[in-house]
Amino acid sequence: MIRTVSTQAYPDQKPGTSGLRKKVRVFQQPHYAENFIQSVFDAIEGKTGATLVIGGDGRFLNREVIQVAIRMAAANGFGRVVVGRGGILSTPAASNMIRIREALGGLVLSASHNPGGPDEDFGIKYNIANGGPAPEKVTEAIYARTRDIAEYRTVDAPDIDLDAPGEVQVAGMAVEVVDPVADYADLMERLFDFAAIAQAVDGGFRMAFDAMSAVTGPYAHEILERRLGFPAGTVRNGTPLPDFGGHHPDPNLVHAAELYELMMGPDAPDFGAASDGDGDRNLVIGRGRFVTPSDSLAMLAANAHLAPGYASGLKGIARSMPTSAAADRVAAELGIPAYETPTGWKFFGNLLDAGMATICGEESAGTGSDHVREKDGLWAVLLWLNILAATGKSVDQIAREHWARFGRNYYARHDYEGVETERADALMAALRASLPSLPGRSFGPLTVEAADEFAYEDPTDGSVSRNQGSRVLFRGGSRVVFRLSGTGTSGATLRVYLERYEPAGGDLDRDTPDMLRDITAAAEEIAGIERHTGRTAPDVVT
Ligand code: VG1
Ligand code: CO
Repeated sequence: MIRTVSTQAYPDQKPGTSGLRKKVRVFQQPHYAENFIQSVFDAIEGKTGATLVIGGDGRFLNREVIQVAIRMAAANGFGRVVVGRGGILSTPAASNMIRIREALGGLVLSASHNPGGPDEDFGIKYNIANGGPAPEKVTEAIYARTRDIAEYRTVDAPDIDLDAPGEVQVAGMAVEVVDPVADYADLMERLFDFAAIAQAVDGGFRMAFDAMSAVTGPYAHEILERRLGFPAGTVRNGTPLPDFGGHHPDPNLVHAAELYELMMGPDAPDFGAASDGDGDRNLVIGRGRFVTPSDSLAMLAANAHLAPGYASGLKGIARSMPTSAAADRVAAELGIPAYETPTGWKFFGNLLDAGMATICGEESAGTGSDHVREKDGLWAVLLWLNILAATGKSVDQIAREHWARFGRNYYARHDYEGVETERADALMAALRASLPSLPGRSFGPLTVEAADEFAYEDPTDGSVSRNQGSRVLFRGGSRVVFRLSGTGTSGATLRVYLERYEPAGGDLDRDTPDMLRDITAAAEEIAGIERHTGRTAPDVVT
């Protein structure tokens, strides 16, 4: 019954920041998805009789790859597959499902915030038993296997009905089609004070949630409208579409511009939020007040004790290196450790497992906690709602009070997309070579204090990750960070992260571009962005 199929290795299946992401057309090459899935299965132990969770963000190719993966799981000895109805599981819900079903791991099918459709992007990520993205040693083993794979295993079995809840058999393996929302919504209800939020809603508190035609629609309808009582229509673009309606499901000020306009306009509700393709990111905007993701992390950490799930306090706060240092100041005040990790959620898993950190975040609109092992968009939205309900304050008030207490880290990220790979590599190489000569040099009013290539030693297992971004630190706590994206599917994306610290009592409510002008000019001078890329301005500013 098990069939072994010969195949040829593809050279380009190296997982990036968050799994393997390629154009749909690349995935449609013969055996392309099969090769990668078999390489995952070959790289992991303990499959016999084990449970595997499968789900995705509903994008183009989601259902087809799920059927392929189910047959291959059966041929590779798994005892059970748990799959979300309709092939749907948001990334945090998949993480939760892996944990509560004590699965060996899970396949999360998504290219997150990248657009979907026949000419757009698809992705496959493997998550381990703790529910989190596979750490580097596992992704390296998967990649090594993709380089020499010669065959994969599958069974001859028809597609299962992904829309019919219940259990069926595929070549002797149980396949369970489960409600993708219920367990996740129950978890949220345990962490947050739903009664207090519902009471605020009764009292007229209103919000707008933009699901961007991506996976959070069903979750937001259930949690916000059904369980918390927000009026119908609170959730916008709430039906997951295979092409996300032709949009980038990326919750930032460029791609969620409509929500931003609403929140800055005269008819703004109290609170606005959006999530991304796979539901792990969040955008938070108060009436008339945008909160940067780095600030949101700091503000959530400072107020988390107001939510029942965090009432006993936090053990530590972790942030990715390019994320602003705002959260570090909160950690210092709370007297708990602050950790700085490379970009990507896989680096938080060990800290969370070891009980060293409770809340984690990234500047790219990712925030989460030890409740799962992924960043979690709706979780962040609900923690904000809990804090607003508990304090009766507005987002603007929370933000101003936070800055008055801790100072403000003005922050922006400039993305240069679709740069020729050789040019981007040349820029980074020249920059790296220049780092040792930078300390002591001045750029306008800024003087470099230190410059290095970020490396991380995991405090739990001693593993070291090098070349995680070039940072230039200026006197006074400002800095610029440069790195290349590891999630794109064509050319290179240069990310330039700009940060300026303004202490309490200083200029706390100014325009971010103004405050970052000197650092932006210094970044150009240091890296020669125009000289290397021919670009005079970034494509996206977040
Ligand atoms: C980007 C973000 C990073 C995030 C990653 C996955 O990676 O910068 O912070 O963890 O996407 O997020 P990169 O390598 O392109 O900078 V998601 O929502 O795509 O799973
Ligand atoms: Co995502």
